[in-house]
Amino acid sequence: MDNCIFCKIAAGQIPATIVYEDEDLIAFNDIRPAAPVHILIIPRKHFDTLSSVGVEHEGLLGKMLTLASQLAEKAGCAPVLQADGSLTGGYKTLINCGPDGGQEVYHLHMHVIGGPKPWR
Ligand code: DGP
Repeated sequence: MDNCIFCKIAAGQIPATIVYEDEDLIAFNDIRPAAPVHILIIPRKHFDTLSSVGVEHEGLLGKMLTLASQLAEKAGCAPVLQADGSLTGGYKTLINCGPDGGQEVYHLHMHVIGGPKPWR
């Protein structure tokens, strides 16, 4: 889509630190990281918001979540089971939707935010 910054990143027209790409998805580091690990996962296909996605794309949404887990693991922030049974590490996924949801860039994207605390 014209004038969409994330479409331009997907097309290689704007630089980004790309950590994963395939025929459907691209993942790159957020330019304004909120934590030591802050990755954005986007579909190559342009959707303005999460609410623009229909049931026919539920496979794509599932793929985004699965990739979030894989990238968190690769980035070293997946939860780790300790010998005493407790968990350390971890991350969160986030999709902001619309102005009241805090969305700034109108190309569907999932944040993967984690790493050693403190972070917001
Ligand atoms: P959201 O509020 O969910 O729309 O978050 C948009 C995120 O996109 C925000 O954390 C900053 C990031 N961002 C905006 N412009 C760029 C850019 O040109 N490159 C990269 N890598 N990230 C960007």
